[in-house]
Amino acid sequence: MIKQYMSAMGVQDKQYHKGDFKVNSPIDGAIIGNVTLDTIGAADIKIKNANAAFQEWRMVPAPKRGELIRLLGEALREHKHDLGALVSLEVGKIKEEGLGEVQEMIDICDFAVGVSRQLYGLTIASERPGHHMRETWHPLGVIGIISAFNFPVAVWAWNTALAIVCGNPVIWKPSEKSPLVALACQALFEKALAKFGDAPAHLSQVLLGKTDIGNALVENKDVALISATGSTRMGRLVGPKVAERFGRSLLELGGNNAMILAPSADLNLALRGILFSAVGTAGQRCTTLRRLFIHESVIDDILPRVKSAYETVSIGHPLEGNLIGPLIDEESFNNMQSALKKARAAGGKVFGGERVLIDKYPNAYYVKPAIVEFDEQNDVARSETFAPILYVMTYKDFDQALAMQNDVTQGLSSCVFTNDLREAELFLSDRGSDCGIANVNIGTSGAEIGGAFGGEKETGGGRESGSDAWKNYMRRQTNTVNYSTNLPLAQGINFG
Ligand code: UN1
Repeated sequence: MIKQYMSAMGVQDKQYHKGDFKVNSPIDGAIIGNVTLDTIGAADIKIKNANAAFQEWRMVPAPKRGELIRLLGEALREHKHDLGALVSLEVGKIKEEGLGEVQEMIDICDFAVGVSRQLYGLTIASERPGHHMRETWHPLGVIGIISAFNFPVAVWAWNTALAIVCGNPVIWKPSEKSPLVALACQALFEKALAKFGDAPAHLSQVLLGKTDIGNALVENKDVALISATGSTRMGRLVGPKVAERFGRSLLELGGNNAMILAPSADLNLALRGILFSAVGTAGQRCTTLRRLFIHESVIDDILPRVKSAYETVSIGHPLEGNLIGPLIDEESFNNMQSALKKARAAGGKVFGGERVLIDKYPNAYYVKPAIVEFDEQNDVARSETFAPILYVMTYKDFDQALAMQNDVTQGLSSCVFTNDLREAELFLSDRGSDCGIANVNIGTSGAEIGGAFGGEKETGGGRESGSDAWKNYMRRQTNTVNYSTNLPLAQGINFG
């Protein structure tokens, strides 16, 4: 199956069969590829080559650069099913979500094509006669992308589509758990390049490897921006290293996303919102719903319904019509079990969470999604476990719920389900949710690409994809031009 998708997209057999690094499918543990990891030396050469590409690409007019991304979007449309299926096979996403992820790539390509004609700066009133000021945006340099297994292709596309239209080459270090989709994206990029014609070599490159290879990108002063998605632990290593060399970083780190479910909420909507956000992608989205604060007056109406939905949701092979696929690997399963153990020790009432389909898939990790009821928020609920565990707590008044929702170190996504305008607006106000994403009557996950994506506090502060995220990939310049015959000084200074 893999071969059919890979060759349709233009990846040759030898690219993923000759190496000595094994790639396992989380579906059944089978080896689906053997790739060759890059060496540090190879990484340095790739960075040099990218810099050579930068010298040329930055001079190509931005709308023309947009044409390359338009072609990438076309290639993605043509191969949506191939790439979506490959995402399912390599990281275990269900079919709909694999396809959704590729659609997210197509969407950002379309967005970036538009942006390529809108890299707007400002004109600024000068205080001096015969002068004008403006602010202009210029390409930044080589963009290093470090991505996680859970959105193994969309995050590359968010960065690549914008970086390329902004005049920069990219080098991508995908998760070592998902090298095959990276090879496929690179092949699709090359298809777009072939149609585009005259572009410098090495505009987009892939670096396969583990932390040492990520470090080669992070520590190299010729990489202008490191855009890194992953755990807060990873961000804590990457951020200071990039800062030390005065590079730029764009960090998308951990989340601990919450929903406040108010008494006036439409419970049918809320139920669907909870389900998609909490168990979608087997709880392995950075936007996954992890904490649920239910008003004490509605908990008995809603929680039994959530539990019965949890009981009936189908778990199994992601390409066979199920709603929950496998966890990525054994380590992830162990982390989930140890979080549940801590939850029990902290007095939590645990529902679900056990491993299933062991006989059918002895080398894969399928789990029932878990619900943990706590009397109050504690450190177990405050830490992120990248698995389907939903911590449920009750609240009495809205301010208390808001305080609990904000009382975590992470700040990615949040939502309220309410039909009370005051609560909704308060949630979105200056003293409301402290997250980068705050929604009303929509779950925490499944954001569109048009908005800026990212979060505050230990989530890292970065914003990717829509809105003005393109500015991450450019340097800003302030220009003052004197068209008079005098040289007046700012601030009215008279210098002799
Ligand atoms: C991620 O989990 O790293 O909002 C990204 C969402 C998706 C992106 C998630 N559009 O859930």
